[in-house]
Amino acid sequence: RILELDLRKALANEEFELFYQPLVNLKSGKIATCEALLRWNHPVRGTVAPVDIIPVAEDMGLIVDLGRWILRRACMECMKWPDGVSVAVNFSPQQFHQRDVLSEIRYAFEVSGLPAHRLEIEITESSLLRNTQLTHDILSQLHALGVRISLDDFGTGYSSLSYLHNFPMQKVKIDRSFLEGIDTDRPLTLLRGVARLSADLGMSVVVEGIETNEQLELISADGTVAEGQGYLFSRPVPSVRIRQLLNASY
Ligand code: G
Ligand code: G
Ligand code: NA
Ligand code: MN
Repeated sequence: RILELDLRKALANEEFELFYQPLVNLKSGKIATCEALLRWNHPVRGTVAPVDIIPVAEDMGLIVDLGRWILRRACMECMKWPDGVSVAVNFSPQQFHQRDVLSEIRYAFEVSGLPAHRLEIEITESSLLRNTQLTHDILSQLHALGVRISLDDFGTGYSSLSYLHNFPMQKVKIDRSFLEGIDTDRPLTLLRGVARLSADLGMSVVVEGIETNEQLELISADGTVAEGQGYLFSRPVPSVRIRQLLNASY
């Protein structure tokens, strides 16, 4: 595939870029975290989205190198933000289960100077499916280091509720599909239930995909949801723009 060859060159040619999307604290209205989202400025194809990059990079075994670049870049970028703001980095299962994942992360802190408590690692349920004991150990060690683990896209895929209490994770991001239609015809019951359950298990709850003020009001009503993310607040934006948003927020 042409894309594969291009992808190998892209890392060397610095064609990748990170965009950032805010997660907003619903009580204070301030940006609490910014999620790093990969973009590829392809010389011919233009902007390539992560759905077209990550699976190919995984097949090629390039995801570890690419993931290392993403993590370091995101940590360095976060150092330019106000102290209270964290950065969230998506880890694919292969990256999460690489042999030296902890050294990888410690090294990113070393080269960037970022304190561990300002990093959130977003994993999906697919990272929890294999080797339960080992996965548990990695999560515990990351937690001990001060890193927060965030379970992304919760409610899609296998969505075992038991994951929420079997694994040490601090945050859950409820998938945006739960939000579809709640300001028109769908009852809030399911979203509220999942949010309440997650909060009762001691996790900080994020709702993704907030696009309207009606949705924001509905999910803010009972105080269970700590943070929101979605186009209503901001689309993913380049690093220069996220700094402007942060300066306006702080
Ligand atoms: O930004 P966008 O909506 O196109 O992202 C689509 C998907 O790609 C999301 O599920 C997101 O988690 C994933 N993704 C974006 N950036 C990264 C990244 O840096 N690493 C990994 N592993 N996945 C990413
Ligand atoms: O899987 P993950 O949650 O990391 O995916 C993040 C993706 O979701 C980003 O690519 C981003 O573009 C997209 N996204 C973020 N906010 C919204 C939103 O409010 N509506 C929709 N439709 N997509 C969103
Ligand atoms: Na994510
Ligand atoms: Mn998500």
